[in-house]
Amino acid sequence: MISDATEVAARVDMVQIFIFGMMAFWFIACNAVLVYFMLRYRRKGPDDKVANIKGNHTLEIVWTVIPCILVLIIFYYGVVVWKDLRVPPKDEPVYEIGVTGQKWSWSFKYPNGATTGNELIVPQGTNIKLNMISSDVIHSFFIPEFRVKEDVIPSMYTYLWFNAKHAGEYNIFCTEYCGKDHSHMLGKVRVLDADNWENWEKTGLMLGEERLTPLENGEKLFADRGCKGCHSVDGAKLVGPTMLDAFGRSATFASGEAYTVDDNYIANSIKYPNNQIVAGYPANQMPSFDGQLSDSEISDIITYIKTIKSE
Ligand code: HEC
Ligand SMILES: [Cu+2]
Repeated sequence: MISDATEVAARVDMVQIFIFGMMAFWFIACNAVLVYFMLRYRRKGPDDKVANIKGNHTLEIVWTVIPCILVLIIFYYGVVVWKDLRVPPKDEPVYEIGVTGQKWSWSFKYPNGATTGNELIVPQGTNIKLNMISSDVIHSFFIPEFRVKEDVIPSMYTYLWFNAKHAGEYNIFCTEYCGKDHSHMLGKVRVLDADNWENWEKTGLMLGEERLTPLENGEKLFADRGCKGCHSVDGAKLVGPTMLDAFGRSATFASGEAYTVDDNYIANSIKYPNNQIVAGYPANQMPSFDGQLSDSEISDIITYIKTIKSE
């Protein structure tokens, strides 16, 4: 019942259990006394005298002061743990990661320049601070097992911190309704032990993991960065044009100008999607991936798009 994922999560659960336990105790105690009095002091018949109570100062003071003290204890305990939850321990190093929320995926940027999509990779037993911003609408970043959640807002930075005790995988949810594919805006936190982390920081690979080919990497990025939510690979029209037979396709922009899909056009569409709008599709729908995907990652995506062909 008490989360073991981080120290703070356990403390949050303790507050919860304390409040619940106290409420359960008073609920049962009050109702037990109520039932007892109902039976014990029941009026037995028309001749039974009705007690005529005018008031009792001692009793009134007692039932005001005791609940007051209990509520103040809840308040104090809550504030102390809330502070632990919000403020990373001072005088200890903090590893800061940039988080961008956008329809409908998360991107992470690490101090060494690496980026990942929908998978937050962190070292075990380290204070991690996430500096978060949205590039479109309001999202909310939630890691249930760490008991941390914070809104991710356009044009304003918000933050979260945690220190994961164990290596493993944990869910990330978006918990602010952000449009059509909100329910698919899922991610994972991967907490790595020291060896794996060192290797990942240097090479971008897990221990024992093979380097992907450009095509495999492109396909993975296309899924992980949320392209798939807006661009089908089977010809279906989603929010954006399908990628089936996209490479080499001739079409027109909303401006009426004709164009052909080539490498440069795809790269530009990924970095600056609103420079040219495809006729029949909405402007300002596709988020910019400028700074979130490296040039080599964009090349891999292009390699993959070239292979999406009907027979
Ligand atoms: C929120 C939805 C959304 C996401 C996510 C998205 N796109 Fe788009 N994309 C669009 C829309 C809408 C258009 C058409 C309007 C325009 O030109 O901006 C478009 C246009 C494009 C085009 C031009 C297509 C053509 O036929 O001319 C390419 C290429 C493209 N996107 C690639 C990508 C890639 C690669 C990703 C992931 C890194 C991605 N998009 C993520 C919505 C999205
Ligand atoms: Cu969202």
